[in-house]
Amino acid sequence: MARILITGAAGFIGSHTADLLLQEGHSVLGLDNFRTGRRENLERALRHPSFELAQADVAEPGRLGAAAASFRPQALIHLAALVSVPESIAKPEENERLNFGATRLVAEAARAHRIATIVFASSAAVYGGGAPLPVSEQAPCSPMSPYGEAKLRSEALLIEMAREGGPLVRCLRYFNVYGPRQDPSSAYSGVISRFAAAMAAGRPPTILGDGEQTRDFVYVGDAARANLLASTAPGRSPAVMNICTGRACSLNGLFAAMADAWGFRGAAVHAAPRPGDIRHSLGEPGRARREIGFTAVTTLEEGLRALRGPA
Ligand code: UD2
Repeated sequence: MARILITGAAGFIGSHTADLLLQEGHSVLGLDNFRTGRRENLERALRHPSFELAQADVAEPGRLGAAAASFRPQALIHLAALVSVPESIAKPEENERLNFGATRLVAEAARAHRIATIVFASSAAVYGGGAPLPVSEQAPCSPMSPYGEAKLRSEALLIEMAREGGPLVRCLRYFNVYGPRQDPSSAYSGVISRFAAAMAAGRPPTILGDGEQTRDFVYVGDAARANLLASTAPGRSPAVMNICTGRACSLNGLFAAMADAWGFRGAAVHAAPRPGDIRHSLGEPGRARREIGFTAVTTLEEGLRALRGPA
């Protein structure tokens, strides 16, 4: 069993990852500055004897190093980030500090404290919109936002460190992750969380554009398992890998599936497409299977049912 440090542990993906690692018998130290993370997300983890939580901003020099010095983790899963693409456009300095500066501090802490494995939360945003589908990791990257750009530079920094004899590095390019605890409150929250909140309140969800755009939706339980495998599976070479299902769903298809699951009888409202929206996003999942034995097993129907909760 391993000691694993999670940055951004109180966030949506971080809290599910903490729950799974604890369930599998690992010891977890979670760090979070609670900028967007929420203590309620860790309700279950906080009851577990092998979980510790510390309030700390990992982008502040010294904080991560101090935590690593006392906890001595074998693996570090770096999920703390500014997660909104539009927010990265509105606040480029904050994006740089939280999405690139923090990664540099992760790399320094990994070297100084001899952490064996670093898992980095990257994103499909590194590809931009032009790659042929399904997009594989060899596709050229041309990110269209400061967010995607900082994620790509972070990958490069960590992989260079690994090649210089540093820790094993695995960069996970998440596609559209959804599930319980995703915060629906911002206009830029994930579409499934927004549709779910609208339907639960009896309001029609808004489809931006004609609804024929497609996404590769990954259930958060699968994303958490990808983090577990990436932080514990043996290996030597650094790798970037897509965390996706390899299946595309249109927004119109998503609306129909959710209306069915939520028992929502109304129609959706249509509004203008979001500027800069990618038309189609679909990942090729083979490399994560080969590298760490990961396959997304939750179908969209199952994931939506888990999100809706007991009928
Ligand atoms: C996702 C990630 C983002 C980045 C990007 C990479 C989320 C929340 N965001 O952005 O971090 O990795 O992928 O490509 O996972 N939409 C509606 N109605 C709404 C909200 C959204 O129709 O109320 C549409 C939106 O215009 C888009 C689709 O739903 O076509 C998905 O939007 P999103 O914000 O959930 O995620 P995306 O793919 O822009």
